[in-house]
Amino acid sequence: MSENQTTYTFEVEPMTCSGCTKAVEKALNNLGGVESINFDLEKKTVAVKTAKSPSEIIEAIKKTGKTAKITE
Ligand SMILES: [Cu+2]
Repeated sequence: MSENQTTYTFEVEPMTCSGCTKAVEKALNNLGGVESINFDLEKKTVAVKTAKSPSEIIEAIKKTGKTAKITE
């Protein structure tokens, strides 16, 4: 664990089923540097604890064909 890690929450679209979460999870694991990933299918969000920047996470999610934007 690193003290440089921050948890960011992203709205992801589409985010409707376990196939969606698996695709995003795989993309983030391929990116690396991700400590934890927590999905909320009702809110269509994913909380990512990482040392990466939010834009790096958004780019990785976009590679799955989804859109992502950071929430407060
Ligand atoms: Cu899906």
